[in-house]
Amino acid sequence: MSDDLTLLRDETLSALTAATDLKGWDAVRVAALGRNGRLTQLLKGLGGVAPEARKERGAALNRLKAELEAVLEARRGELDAAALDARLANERVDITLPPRPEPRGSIHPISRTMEEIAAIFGAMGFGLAEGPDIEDDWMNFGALNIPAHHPARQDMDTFYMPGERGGRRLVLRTHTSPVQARTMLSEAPPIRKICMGRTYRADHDATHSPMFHQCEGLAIDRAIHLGHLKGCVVDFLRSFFGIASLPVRFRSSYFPFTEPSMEVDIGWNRKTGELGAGGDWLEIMGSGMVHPKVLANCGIDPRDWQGFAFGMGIERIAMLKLGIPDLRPFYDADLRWLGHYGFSPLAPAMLHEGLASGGGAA
Ligand code: 2NL
Repeated sequence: MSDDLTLLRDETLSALTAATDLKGWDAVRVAALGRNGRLTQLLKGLGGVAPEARKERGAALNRLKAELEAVLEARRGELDAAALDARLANERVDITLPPRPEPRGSIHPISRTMEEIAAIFGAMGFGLAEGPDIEDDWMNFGALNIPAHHPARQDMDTFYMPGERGGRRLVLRTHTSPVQARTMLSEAPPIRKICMGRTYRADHDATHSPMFHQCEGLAIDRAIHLGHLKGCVVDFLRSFFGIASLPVRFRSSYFPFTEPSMEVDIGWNRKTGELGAGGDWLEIMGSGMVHPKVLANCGIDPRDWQGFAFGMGIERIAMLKLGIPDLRPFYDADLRWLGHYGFSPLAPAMLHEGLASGGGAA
């Protein structure tokens, strides 16, 4: 074999050994045997070879061509097999692995309780409202007709924050009422809204946490009256506690933001702690007709509109419903407590069984 063919052969063979995938393999094939490949060019150039040398040169080129084709074919087989091996190793399924373990997390009783509240009031036509935890003192107090020297405003009870917004002091909201004030300021009546979330008071003992959760409801319309308030609250409480005959009592009270104002009590047995019967009363929430000054503060004309509002502590109603005796572990992230009082994330949601089983018997 002439020197140029030996060189072409050796170079092609070593390039082929170096090619580790199909792309590299194809580049070697094209460089030697493609339309403009080195061997193809040599075959095309046969016509220019002296006639006495042409036969032998042609035979040598064809032998080399056949050899390279065979070697390429063999290398292609090797690379295909290697690619298949790699894919099989990569996609292997270990059928001896154990099945997926049960999820270990659980839904916190506060979260679950908020979902139940949202479902019950949602079925009555109330939507959900949200607002910031950091408020200014006008939204948290002034809009709600809480006077400048009211004890609730003192540093003793309220977490004031450094700085101000528009000349107003910043506070951690002490109730969810400012969310409802924002709702009235940003939406035209009629309004039916529930808000739930974190609230903050400078109070820390066995039955008070500096951070706790509240739920408030607000309904504004042209002719809303106390009967509507009582109907919604009684239906909610009977549905939430799952007791169709739960006694509910409205007791005259005072809040700066409602007039008239009423505390709401439910029937229970003080000795056994059981809800429903027993002749004793347990205070569970506050309520009333929205004060005309609060409506006006929030941009709603009290000559055309009126409404009711109510508020309750979420920890408190969760503890009563679920039989949780102590407030403090709510915030401890203790996996044993969460395993005991938490809810399965995969359990079917029976979020308002009371209504479903005829709890609306009021
Ligand atoms: C309680 C009592 C209450 C309200 C909250 C409210 C909100 C607006 C206007 C008027 Cl924007 N009232 N909220 C009304 C009565 C009672 O909460 O014991 N909460 C834990």
